[in-house]
Amino acid sequence: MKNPELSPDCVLEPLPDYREYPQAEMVERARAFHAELLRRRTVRDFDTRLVPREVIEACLLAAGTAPSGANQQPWFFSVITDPEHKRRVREAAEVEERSFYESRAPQEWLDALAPLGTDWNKPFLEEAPVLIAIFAQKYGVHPDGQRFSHYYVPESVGIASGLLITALHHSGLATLTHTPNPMSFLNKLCGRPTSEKPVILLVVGYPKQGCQVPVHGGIKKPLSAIAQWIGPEHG
Ligand code: IYR
Repeated sequence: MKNPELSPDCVLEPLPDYREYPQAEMVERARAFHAELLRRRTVRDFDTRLVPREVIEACLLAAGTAPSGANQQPWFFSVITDPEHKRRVREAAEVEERSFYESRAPQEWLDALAPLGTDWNKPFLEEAPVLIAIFAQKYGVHPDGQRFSHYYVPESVGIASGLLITALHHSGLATLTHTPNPMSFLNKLCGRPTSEKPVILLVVGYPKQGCQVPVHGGIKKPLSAIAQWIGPEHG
């Protein structure tokens, strides 16, 4: 029954397609999903082979199912496959990264990155077949140009980005979450308005044959370090 105090703007429908699983199956599904995500590693060496556009489109639609503040879906994805655009992205990113690694980054930050072996050189920006620039829409813009507020934008875009990375991994593609700093050059390169802030440049493709990854990235904190239990086991 609808609460009579709800706004007339709130139209309800029966929860569609919910599935409850028997407990043993629930445990099995949760563990199998953890195992599948454990196989995900951030990759920095990509094969130049092209990936099917339908896969990327389905993964973007999966990302777009993310919960968001007031369901405003304040994200936009620019998919870059054109070699000339990729070259320009690499050029602009390397200018920023070079100054980051050679002068701007404090020693403490460089020390934290050392186990990952990153540097200012970003050949993967040209080698990988797909770059996805993820933009956060700081505010909405009506067709007449009038602005309206968006809520919980970083949280919403962060959740959608997580779903995108998960969907791509599930499809058999590797990703690198690249964060050139600053990355406002992406607005110009992708023709996006100033109402949008680029937050992640996701590099997507197949891992290069013989690809190696830093051991450091595969070490995940144990449950006891990332969670606590308040209350009985079966709450
Ligand atoms: N943006 C730089 C530096 C960098 C920063 C962090 I925190 C990382 O986890 C990895 C890299 C770069 O992309 O190289």
